[in-house]
Amino acid sequence: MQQQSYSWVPLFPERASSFAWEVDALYFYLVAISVFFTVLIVATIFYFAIRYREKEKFKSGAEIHGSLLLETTWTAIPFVIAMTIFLGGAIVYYNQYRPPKDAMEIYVVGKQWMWKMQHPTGQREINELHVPVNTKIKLIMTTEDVLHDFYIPAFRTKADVVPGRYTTLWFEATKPGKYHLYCAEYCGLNHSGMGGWIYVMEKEDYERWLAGNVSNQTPAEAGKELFEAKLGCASCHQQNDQGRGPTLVGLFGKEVKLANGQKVIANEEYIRNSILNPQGQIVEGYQPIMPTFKGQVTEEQLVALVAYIKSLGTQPQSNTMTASN
Ligand code: HEC
Ligand SMILES: [Cu+2]
Repeated sequence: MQQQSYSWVPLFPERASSFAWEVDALYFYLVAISVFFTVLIVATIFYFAIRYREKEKFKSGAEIHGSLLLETTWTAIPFVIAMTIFLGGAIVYYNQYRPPKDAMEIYVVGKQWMWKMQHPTGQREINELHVPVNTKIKLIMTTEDVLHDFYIPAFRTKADVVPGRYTTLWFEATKPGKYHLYCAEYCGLNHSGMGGWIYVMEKEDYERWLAGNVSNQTPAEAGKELFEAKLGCASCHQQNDQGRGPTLVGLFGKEVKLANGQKVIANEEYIRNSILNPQGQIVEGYQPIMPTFKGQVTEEQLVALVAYIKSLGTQPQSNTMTASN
């Protein structure tokens, strides 16, 4: 099952995700264009150097005046080539950086020098991530210290993991196997050792793996405990709007009206900011009495709180994300 999968040319890692071929196609297209023009230009230089070499001392060449045909051609051809490169890049980017809504969500917290992952069912892993094949996976990532970058060459995807915010990355692995995971952002002394393995498993094997690993609490359960007991959020945020703070039921994905008239979508980032910097975005109709929890919660606890608030219900995002499907 977990065979080592290396490709025989070390330059080209295995192609193991649904969009790996798109990235490769674009790359080979760029290489082909570069090779074509390099050869053309070098060959022309040599040809002209020989063909128009000096045969007679002090002879000057015939004057050439403008040619509309020539100028149009050498404008149009590069334009078309540049546009195909732009379009190819835009399509690949669009596919890679718009996670599908039905993806399985895994939380990732980077730290000097390790990757901590948590499955929606609660299982935790360090520097290893087991995922089912042919399944859309979305990673919601942040870091406890400095900038890192989550990079899986075989999936042809990577994304910066930035302190103070969430970034996402998604993929659908297409081949069971064991693939390298790297940190692709220089992050200090042991940066080169900050990596691990992604294990892509058949769905039944993944289920078996999940069952065989202790799942402490799911992120949402851990968040509930923090919310109700440890951090006392529930003393202000209740199931209805009777509390001193707004109810958080059904908040995720909803449009929130702020006291300054702005409207924002309650996504992961917004919830995170509401906890760390409540004064930054005050909900309309409420007093700015929520204390900041900055310094009191770790990134993993924040992730748990976000997961809990998400589990309180979501609103359709159709009004804001019409272009995404
Ligand atoms: C002292 C009461 C109080 C406590 C404790 C409190 N909050 Fe709040 N919270 C508020 C108030 C009031 C608002 C609305 C005003 C604002 O945006 O700051 C709010 C806003 C929010 C929002 C934005 C809600 C929306 O509708 O957009 C979130 C999310 C939130 N709080 C989460 C939490 C979490 C998580 C905790 C615990 C870690 C917590 N709060 C603790 C009073 C509180
Ligand atoms: Cu790193």
